Amino acid sequence: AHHYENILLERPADGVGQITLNRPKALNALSTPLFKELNDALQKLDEDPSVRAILIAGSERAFAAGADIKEMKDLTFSKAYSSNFIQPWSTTITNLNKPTIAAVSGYALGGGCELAMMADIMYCTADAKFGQPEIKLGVIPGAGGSQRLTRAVGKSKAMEIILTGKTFSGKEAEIWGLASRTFTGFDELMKGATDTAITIASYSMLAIKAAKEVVNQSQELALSEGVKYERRVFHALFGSQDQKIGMDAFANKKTDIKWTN
Ligand code: CO8
Repeated sequence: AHHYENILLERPADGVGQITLNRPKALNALSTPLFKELNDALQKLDEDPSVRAILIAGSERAFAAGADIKEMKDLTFSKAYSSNFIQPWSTTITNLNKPTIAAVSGYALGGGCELAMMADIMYCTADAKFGQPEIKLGVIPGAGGSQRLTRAVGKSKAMEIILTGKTFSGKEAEIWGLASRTFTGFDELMKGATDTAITIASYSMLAIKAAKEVVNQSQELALSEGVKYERRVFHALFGSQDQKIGMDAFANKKTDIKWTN
């Protein structure tokens, strides 16, 4: 067992690893110690063969109310620049091979919203409070918010959200395509996220990782390049045992599939 002070590491179901942000007194504000622990736990779950899908959750009141403002307030340009401030926070999570699901309830502001957007799938409660309020602090989003939000909801909405600093609801996040599903309450959210993780965990990890990789490439590549990339990875899967197992099971009407990966 690992000793963490700012997060909890749990196993809500077979094959599912869950990280819960746990700084309740600061509404899960994302401090350097919290991010170090989060990255350490994410890396361990990604490497653990008994884990096939990763949940990232907060509390009912707050997923995360942003980067820790008290920690940031005395930061200087030269310190921020020379330490490449924030860059190490997002490299681990966005480079995992296994799928991640963010379960958002309550506040997901600033870095909290950005962290949720780094996950592969985002679920939230209908009344979750999202926003990029950095403008009110005299700064701008710094962990990919201006890029990921704009790709997800389009330029006009992203501009409005970032320039006004106003919050938007989980329901809106779902309608705009930022979140894929909303739930009425925290327990329903966690059950829904766990059920989806269990479904994902039931498939070939090789195929799951390949699927995640090609969808992520769609955010980086032009369409014709992305389609070609997908086709090459698709071809590669015919070199896997799991392709034989999966298609043989269909052809022979087998229901109990044992994947090799
Ligand atoms: N940083 C530090 N402490 C915080 C933060 C935060 N972001 N948010 C809340 N807290 C603390 C409060 O200071 C308070 O502590 P204390 O009890 O010691 O005074 C405690 O949490 C509870 O908060 P409130 O009393 O304010 O609770 P309310 O219910 O009245 O208000 C709000 C809740 C509306 C969420 C309010 O706390 C708030 O506005 N928080 C700040 C939101 C914000 O501006 N977030 C953006 C931060 S900037 C940022 O994220 C830059 C992104 C950089 C990249 C990050 C990498 C992933």
